[in-house]
Amino acid sequence: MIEGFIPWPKDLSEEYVFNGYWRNIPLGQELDNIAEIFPSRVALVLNEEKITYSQLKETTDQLAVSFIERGIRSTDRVIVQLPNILEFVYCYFAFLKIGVIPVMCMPPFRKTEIEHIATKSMAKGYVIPDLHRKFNFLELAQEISETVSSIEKVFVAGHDCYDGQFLIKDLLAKEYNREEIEATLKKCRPDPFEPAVFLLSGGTTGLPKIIPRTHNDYLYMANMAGLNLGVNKDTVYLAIAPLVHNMTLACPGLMGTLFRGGKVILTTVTDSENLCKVIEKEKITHIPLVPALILNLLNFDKRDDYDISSLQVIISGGSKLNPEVAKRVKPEVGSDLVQQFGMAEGLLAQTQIDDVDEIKFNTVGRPVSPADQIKIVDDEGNEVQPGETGELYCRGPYTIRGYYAAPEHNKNAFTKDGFYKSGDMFKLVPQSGCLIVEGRKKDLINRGGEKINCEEIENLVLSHPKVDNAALVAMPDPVMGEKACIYVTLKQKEEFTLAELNEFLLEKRIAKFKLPERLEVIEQFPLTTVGKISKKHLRRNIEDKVREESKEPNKGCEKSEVI
Ligand code: OOB
Repeated sequence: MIEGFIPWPKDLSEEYVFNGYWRNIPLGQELDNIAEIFPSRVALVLNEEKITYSQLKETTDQLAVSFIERGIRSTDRVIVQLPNILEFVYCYFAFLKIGVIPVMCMPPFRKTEIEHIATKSMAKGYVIPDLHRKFNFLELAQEISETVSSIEKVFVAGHDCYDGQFLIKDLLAKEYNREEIEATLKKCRPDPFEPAVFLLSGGTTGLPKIIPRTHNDYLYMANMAGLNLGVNKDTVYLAIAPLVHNMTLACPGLMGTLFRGGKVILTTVTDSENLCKVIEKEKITHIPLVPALILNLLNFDKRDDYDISSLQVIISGGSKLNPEVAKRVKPEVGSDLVQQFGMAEGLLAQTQIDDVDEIKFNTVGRPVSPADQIKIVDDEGNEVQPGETGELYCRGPYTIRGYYAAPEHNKNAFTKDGFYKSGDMFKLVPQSGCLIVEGRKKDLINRGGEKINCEEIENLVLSHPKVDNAALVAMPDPVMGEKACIYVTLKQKEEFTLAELNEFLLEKRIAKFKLPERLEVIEQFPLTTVGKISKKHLRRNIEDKVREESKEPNKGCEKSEVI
């Protein structure tokens, strides 16, 4: 086992294998299995490019060997920071085939986040686009290779690269002998009990934590998610949110669709017009959307100009869906709605297509595996009465037993008997066993599914010379659900603006979506009985303000953008 990874207890692992949950198949091997069954079916589409399963198998085999030739070996970690392009899928499966662990980084991450994650994961490689959304990743990678000593190789998806970096298209241009490839890959077959992928947590404290997902557990979860949603060879799944995110990668996502013989359409556009265009063109059947995008689609006035009748299921997840919005999906869009609650750490709950409306509109359904164990507990960790609200604890065949190389943090994040303390508040409906999201205990902001870690931003704000103390809280937003509002006290009475603060924060080179969208300068922080800043009071304060302002014309009507 790689150092820093906490496996499941041995007896449980054996039980999961015995019960058929863990099939002992590496993720890359599963792709090859499907390619053997459906060689000529289309697996991937990006704009006008169509890739069949056999092409995907061959491309990923070849790339895997190319990576080995460049010194990337089993158990090495490689940062993958690509948008939804074909090279993402090629690199992802190529790494999986040789036991190299891709570390999934969001495209908006900048120097601060990448430096931290590369250092923590001791990454040897870094995969980037050359240019994406006008940002020069070549330069970023150059800097990262200078500051993080473990990074030896940079691989670039695109046409340009700096000296010393490798273009993926060049890696794919070399001709290999089929037998040689097979022989090399056979020697590198990964152990399915080992971590296959490193995901990142939205985090509760500080910078993101690393989540090791094994071949066995990730394959199981992706398949269960696909099975529950009726994914099959006729499914056309739109990968619209970043593929580096667990939801688009495996719930059922890219993997849950490919492993059941379906077709995955890649896109990076999220506006409703383009969404409708691609649904019509590709006859999309399944589409995952965060609630903010569902609302945009429902309110899109030109929807009837497009034929989107192919759409069978909209899968909502990432943040809470308002039941009033949920009710509108079927009558207005014509497709079924499935709600899902997921987390990179593991547990996935989903409603089912044939659930009654009451369950579909108000709950996130039930965990996808019969072996998932969940508890709803009070502040002391004792189970609450059925139907009462409490924090969700979970463990099971695809929920991690510990963050990677984080022993101190793990002590607080898990119970002694291996339950993960989710930090999410839930109510369990006793009759149906369905879960209702009631809120959150952990200190983060959920901006339309994108997670902002409060402590991380507060620490940066505190380094501003004018700021004395700072607290970041969620403010309600009609589209995004939540946005970040920063409360500060100043060292001196002077002018301080949001623009000034954000300029300072951007100099710290963090992802843009984390920037506060409102600044409140106050004289004094409200305190709890133990003298800590009372975020409860601040949240109530900003909620009241936003409510009052929304009554005034011309206030609170800015357009929200999903970044
Ligand atoms: C998904 O994964 P993460 O790791 O980005 O974020 C997990 C957190 C949860 O702990 C919860 O706070 C929130 O996101 N969340 C929801 C939710 N789904 C996730 N909060 C309310 N309602 C929901 N339906 O976000 C994720 C991973 C896989 C599938 C779907 C979402």
